[in-house]
Amino acid sequence: MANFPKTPGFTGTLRPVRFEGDLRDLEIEGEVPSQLNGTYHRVHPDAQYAPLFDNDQFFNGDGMVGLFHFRGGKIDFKLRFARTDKWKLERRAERALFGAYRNPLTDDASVKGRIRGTANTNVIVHARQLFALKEDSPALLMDPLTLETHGYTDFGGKMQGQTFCAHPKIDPVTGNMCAFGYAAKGLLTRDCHYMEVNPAGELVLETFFEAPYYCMMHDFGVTQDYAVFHLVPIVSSWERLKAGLPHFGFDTSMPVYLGVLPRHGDASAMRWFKAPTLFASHVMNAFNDGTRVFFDTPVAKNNMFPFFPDVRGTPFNPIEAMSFLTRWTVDMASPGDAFEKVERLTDYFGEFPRIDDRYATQPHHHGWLLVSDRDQPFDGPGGRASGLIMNCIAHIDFTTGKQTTWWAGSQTIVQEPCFIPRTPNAAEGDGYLVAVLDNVVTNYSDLAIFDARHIADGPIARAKLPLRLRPALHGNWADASHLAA
Ligand code: V55
Ligand code: FE
Repeated sequence: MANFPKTPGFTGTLRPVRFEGDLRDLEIEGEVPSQLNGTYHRVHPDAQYAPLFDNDQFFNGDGMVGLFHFRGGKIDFKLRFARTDKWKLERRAERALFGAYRNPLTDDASVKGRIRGTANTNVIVHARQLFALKEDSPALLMDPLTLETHGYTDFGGKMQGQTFCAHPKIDPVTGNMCAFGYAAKGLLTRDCHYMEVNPAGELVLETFFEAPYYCMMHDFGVTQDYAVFHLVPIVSSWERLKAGLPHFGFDTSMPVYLGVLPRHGDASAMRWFKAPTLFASHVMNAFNDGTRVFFDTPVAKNNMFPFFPDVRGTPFNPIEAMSFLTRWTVDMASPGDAFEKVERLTDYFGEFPRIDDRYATQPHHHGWLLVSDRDQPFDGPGGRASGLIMNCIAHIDFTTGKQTTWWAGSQTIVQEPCFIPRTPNAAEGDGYLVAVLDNVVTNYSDLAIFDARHIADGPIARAKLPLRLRPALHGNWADASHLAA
């Protein structure tokens, strides 16, 4: 019997879904642009079995992949668990065997040494494979259209590191997938590796470097010439794991570092710039002009993860947890280790930044992000993982400075958006933005489609699901030309 904890983490808006299925030809309100031919994949954490611990946290759920397949104005939908090694072992045992988030000391003895990954953080097509990703493990490969799981890859024995991040970038110039891994030589190690996977799916580069301290390295930036790593003191230790504390805690006494690694050079040329403590997780984009490196990320004064509490017990501060898109500039030619410039780009309280990914690694002129507008009413129940209610989508035109938002209404939470070009060669930002909208009162989710440069007008179409999805992390669009052989 699936006895989930009667806690906020598993009830209300976080009630498990666990449903796998297929729907041909979703009900559509409005009109889906008929030239869109491709896939939008997104993933949410969803425990297959009741967790071993009642206080199990959102990031520990098994990856449930959702696929919206667009063809000639119609959309087919599919939901499948990523069949990780963990998922298969637990399915065989018909119960949870893996314990707390990133703490193997809490696992059933029968799974000691097995890959703990959940593939629950991001899904992205590269080399005609769907990469289903969790930053503590190698990449899991799935079929982009059937969502059948192929299994973990070490790129034919080439990858020496043990982990593959959940936020790879595709360099539109080379077509390479640029990725990294932290804890690359084992749990809690300071070892990291930077990798590039070419359009044929071959690992063509792997460079190791050591981070100044172990921490959650959730995202990074890639420019044409550099890979850029922000270290924020979301830290851990064997002491924490032995004490049964959450894997991560926030340590305000530690500095922030920005590590800049020449992409095609060796790790000895890497530089670490330093700044006082703050919090930053996702990266909108990065680019460089000669030795000057620009890195755009939502920045908060303090911890944004209440479930990874302050290591000294300082209470979570929701005001200091508000993040604002910020540009950091560092210069590889500068003599010191200080940031050259820190500049706030918007006063929206937002996270989950996206761009037109055809401009990844290069200067971008359009950006979108989720915004939490606290002045708007909310009629839904509580129970969000982060405590945050993302109720708006914002568009920023960085050329004109114009910023616009769309509010989803008092019953709806917005999942991370994704940009789709109108046609493969359309101008930057000319296209559509898709986002899953969860109505937490009626308990249905829609995939909403916006004109990306006119989001304030609201969706031009909604594909309607007969269920509500769980809150998700990340997803990506792939044009049909990237799917078929
Ligand atoms: C995040 C999400 C994770 C994770 C680490 O911010 C960081 C995101 C869904 O899992 O393991
Ligand atoms: Fe993320």
